[in-house]
Amino acid sequence: MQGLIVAAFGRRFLVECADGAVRDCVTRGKRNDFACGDRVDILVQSNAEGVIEDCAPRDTLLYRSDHWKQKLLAANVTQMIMVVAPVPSFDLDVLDCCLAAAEHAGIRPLIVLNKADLPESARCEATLALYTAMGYPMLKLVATQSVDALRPHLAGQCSVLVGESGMGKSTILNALVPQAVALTREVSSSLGTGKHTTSHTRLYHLDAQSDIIDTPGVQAFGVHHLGIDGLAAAFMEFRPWLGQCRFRNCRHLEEPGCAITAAHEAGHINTRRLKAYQDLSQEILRQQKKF
Ligand SMILES: Nc1nc2c(ncn2[C@@H]2O[C@H](COP(=O)(O)OP(=O)(O)O)[C@@H](O)[C@H]2O)c(=O)[nH]1
Ligand SMILES: [Mg+2]
Ligand SMILES: [Zn+2]
Repeated sequence: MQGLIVAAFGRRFLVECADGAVRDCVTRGKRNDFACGDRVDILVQSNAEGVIEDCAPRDTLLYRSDHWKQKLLAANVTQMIMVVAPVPSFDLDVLDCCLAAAEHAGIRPLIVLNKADLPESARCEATLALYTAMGYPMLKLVATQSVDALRPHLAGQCSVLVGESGMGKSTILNALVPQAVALTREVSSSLGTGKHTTSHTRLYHLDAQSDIIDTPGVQAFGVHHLGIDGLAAAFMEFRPWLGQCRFRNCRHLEEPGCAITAAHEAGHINTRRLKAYQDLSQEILRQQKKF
C-alpha cells in the first residue's frame, strides 16, 4: 500500500496510508534513509502497523551532516522557512548553512524575522538586509499576535520549518496547525519518545495542497555533504564568478587569480559571507584529509 511518511523518529516512521489509516512502520534491515515527506510503499501488517518496503524517487531532499553522519530532514519539500529572531540572538553561521543546504537541494528559502515586536528587531533587519539584497525573500512576523502574513507564502507548497530553538517555530506551527500539540503528543506516545517536545520531524497538512514539516531546533547545520564545489555554488552571490578563476579546481581560499576573492575585493561579495564560505570549506578539506 502507498503512503506518506508524516513522522520520523530514528528508524520508526508514521505513514499516512492510502486507506486513511496512519500506521506505525519500521524498516527492513537497518535502513533509516527515509524522511518525513517521503512517498513510500509499505507492507501492511495490521491497521496499526506496517513495514516500509520502498520509496518513490524524491523531488528534493534536505539533509544536514557532520563528519560522521548525514541526517535526512525532509523529502519533497519545495520551500524552507528559516525562522530567526532578535531574542535570543541567532547565529548568522547557522543561517548561512541552512541557506546553503537549501540552495544545494533546490529548495526555495524564505527568511522569517519573527518577534518583530521587539525593539531589537531593527538591528536584525539591518543585518538581514545583506540577504534580501541577494534576492532572498524576508518576512517580518509577530507570531504571538498573528501568522496571517505567512499564510499566502505557504499556499501550494510543502514547507519545512527550520531554525535555532527559541526563535518561535512552535509558536508559528501552533498558530497554523491548532491540533499540532495534540498530534505531537500522540506521536510521542505511539513512538515511545516519552517527551512531548519536538524531538521528531512531523508533517502536517494545512489544506489539500499545502503541507508544513516541523523539525527539531538546530544548533548547527552541517553542510559537509555539499563538498567544496557544492558549497561555493550554494553561496548564491558567488555564482556569477564561478568558473572564472585561474585554476579550474580553485577553492577560493588563497589561490592566485581567484575570481571570487577578486569579486570580494571589488566589493561585490560581503566579507563575512566570504569568510563563512572559507571557514566551512577549510573544515570540509580538513575532514577530507582525515579519511
Ligand atoms: N515577543 C515575541 N515573543 C515571541 C514571538 N513568537 C514567539 N515568542 C516567544 O518566544 C519563545 C520561544 O518560542 P517557541 O515557539 O517555543 O520557539 P521554538 O524553540 O523555535 O519552537 C516563547 O516564549 C514565545 O512565546 C513573537 O513574535 N514576539
Ligand atoms: Mg519548539
Ligand atoms: Zn577561486
